[in-house]
Amino acid sequence: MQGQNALIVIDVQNDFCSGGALAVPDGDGVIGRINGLMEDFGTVILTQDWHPATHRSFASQHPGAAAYDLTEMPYGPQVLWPDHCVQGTPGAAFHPDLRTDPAHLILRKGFRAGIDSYSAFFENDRTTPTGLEGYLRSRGITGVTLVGLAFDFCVAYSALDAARLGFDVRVLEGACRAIDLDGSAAAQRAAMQNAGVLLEA
Ligand code: VGL
Ligand code: ZN
Repeated sequence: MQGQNALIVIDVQNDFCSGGALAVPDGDGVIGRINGLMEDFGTVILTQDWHPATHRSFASQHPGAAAYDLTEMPYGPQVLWPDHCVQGTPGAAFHPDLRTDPAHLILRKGFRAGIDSYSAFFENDRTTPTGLEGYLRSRGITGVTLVGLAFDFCVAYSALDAARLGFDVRVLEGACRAIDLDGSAAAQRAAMQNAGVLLEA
């Protein structure tokens, strides 16, 4: 039997859209396409970046540091971000135009103060699981299609982990937007291609 395919919608939240604290250029531009895609999948999963106010990925928690600086965390290098997607704030809510009713699962990530979680599968130590792998496997899902924000961070990390775990992975680049920090969009596109991720428009 051929396995099922799930649509995973990454972090389409107010803070990543126009006017948000960590606005991705044209972030809102993905919403219409994503809403339409939901019809095509038997399983739709939304992820939500969900940080405590004192999250260590925030530049505000590192005296002297500026947003977009790189720092060392116990688990490796970490970009420092403007405060964003703080639990329970309007910035952490899904964009009001994103359809959420079709979602079977809303997965929150990044809720531990000491560790960031770009990927929907593992936190940034690359070993602490979110539980998404088990959810997918127990539902017979063998393929995932990824869309959302940001292409070069949470989408890419999720896609690379999914490929490493053996899922068939497709990223619809036209339904993503990138932050593009120091060439990160091109670098992550290459990494995904090398990992066997199918990149489509
Ligand atoms: C993201 C930076 C920080 C993302 C989340 O959703 O790509 N990027 N937190
Ligand atoms: Zn975040």
